[in-house]
Amino acid sequence: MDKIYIRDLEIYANHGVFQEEKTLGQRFLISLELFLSLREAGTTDDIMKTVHYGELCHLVEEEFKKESYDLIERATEKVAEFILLKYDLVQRVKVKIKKPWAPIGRPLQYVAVEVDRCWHTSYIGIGGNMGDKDKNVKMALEQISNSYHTKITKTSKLYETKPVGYLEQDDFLNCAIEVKTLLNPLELVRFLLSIEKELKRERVIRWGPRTVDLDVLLYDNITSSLEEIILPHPRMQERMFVLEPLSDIAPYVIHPILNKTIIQMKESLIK
Ligand code: PH2
Ligand code: MG
Ligand code: MG
Repeated sequence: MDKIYIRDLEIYANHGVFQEEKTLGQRFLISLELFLSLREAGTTDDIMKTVHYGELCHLVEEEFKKESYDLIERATEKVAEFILLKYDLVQRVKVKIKKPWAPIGRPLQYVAVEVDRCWHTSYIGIGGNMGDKDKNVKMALEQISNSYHTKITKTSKLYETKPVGYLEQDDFLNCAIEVKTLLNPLELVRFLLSIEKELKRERVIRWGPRTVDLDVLLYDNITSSLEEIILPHPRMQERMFVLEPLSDIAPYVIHPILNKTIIQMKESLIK
C-alpha cells in the first residue's frame, strides 16, 4: 500500500504522569505513516484525492494539545483515532510519539510508543423474536450507527425465520450487516453485548427467546478461540438464518477456515 510519511513533527504539550509535566509541558516528536492509495492523486494531480499534509499537521497539533493525558500511550491512541475518523481516504495509520525530555533522572535519547491502527471489516448477524421485533432490530442498528467507532456499510434484507434449536418459541426476524470498525474483536463483542443489554435481553434459555441477539460472524480474516469470542462464529455454516441474509451483502466473502464463499456454504446447506 502507498504511504505518506511525516517525521518528527515537533509539538510542545502537557502530557505526563508527574505534575511538573502537566504544568511545565515538554517537547514531543510525532511521526506518522498514513496508508492510502496515492494512485488517483498521482494520475490527476488533484489535492482532493489525497491528504493535505500541511493541514493534517496543524489539526494533529490542535488535537494533541486539546487535552492533557497521563500516558503517551493514550495521547498516541487519540492521534491515531483522530486521523482515521477525520480522513476517509486513510485506511490505516502508524503513529509514533517520542518524548525526548522524559523526566527519569537519567540521560536518554527518547522514550517512544508506536501504535498501528486501521479500519476493520466485520459481519454481524442480528436476530430477535420477542416484543416488537422490527423495532428492536431497528434500534440495535441505530445504536451501532450512533457510535463514533463503528459504521454500518451494508445491510441485508429482513427475514422471517422459523426458530432453530429450541423450537417452542416465536418466529425470528433475522438480518446481517457489514460494519467498518475501529474496535478490536473483544471490544466489538462487548460493545454489542452492551446494546443487547440496553434492549433488555435476558439470557434465560440457551437458544431461547431474545429481544435482540448480535453475533460477530466474521472479523477481517481473523480466527480466534478465546472463550469470549470464537471467530468465525462456530455455527454460522449450519444456519440458514445467518447465511441467507449474509449472502445478500457478502456473497463472495470467504470463510477463513472452511475456505468457502458464503454462497457455497449456503448451497451446501441446502443439499
Ligand atoms: N438464534 C439462535 C437460535 N435459533 N433461530 C432463528 N430462526 N433465528 C435466530 O436468530 C436464532 C435461532 C441463537 O442465537
Ligand atoms: Mg446467536
Ligand atoms: Mg449471541
